[in-house]
Amino acid sequence: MAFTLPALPYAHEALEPHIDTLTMQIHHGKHHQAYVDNLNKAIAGTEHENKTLEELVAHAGKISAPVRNNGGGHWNHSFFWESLSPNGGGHPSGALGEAINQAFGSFDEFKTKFNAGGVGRFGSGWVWLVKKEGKLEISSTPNQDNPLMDVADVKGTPLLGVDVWEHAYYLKYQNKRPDYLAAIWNLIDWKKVEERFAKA
Ligand code: MN3
Repeated sequence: MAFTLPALPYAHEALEPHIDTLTMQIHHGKHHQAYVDNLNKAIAGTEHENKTLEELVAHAGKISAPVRNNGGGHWNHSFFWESLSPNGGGHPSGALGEAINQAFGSFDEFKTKFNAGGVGRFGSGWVWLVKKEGKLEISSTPNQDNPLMDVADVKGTPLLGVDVWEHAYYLKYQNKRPDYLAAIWNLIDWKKVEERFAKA
């Protein structure tokens, strides 16, 4: 029961000009594929072979580094692609919009804090909007860790995650991670994030 690369929910070029076609081709087709392949190799013939991705991720601190890193990589990227849309952008409405205003003051303040979380992540990692014990928090994780992991500083239900590895932006934005983070707001699929919030 090997894991497989999920298809992108849009074309590689659909997120232009904010994320360029070549970045999407390499990011999905090479990086994400490699996490899937290396995860399958790491669990083959082990007690982890028949576990779900969620089970593996939840016990990341107790399993081998290859399973933690590649399982996290597979989960995070699958979640990330679903968080973006060529018709994204704007701002959240309804209960999520209100919760963001309540937690962060305003949508603009939320974006500022989220971007600071992404810029502040030294090296490679992710920045997250998390629902934890009914409250919204921004957190960041190193490498391919995520808020579902037992090892996370802020454990909770991820609502939105943005990849801040250089491979996510370097071809178009080079060293300018803040420019990439500024552009990503044009792509966030708030309907999807609102769905996650409602279920969390
Ligand atoms: Mn990535």
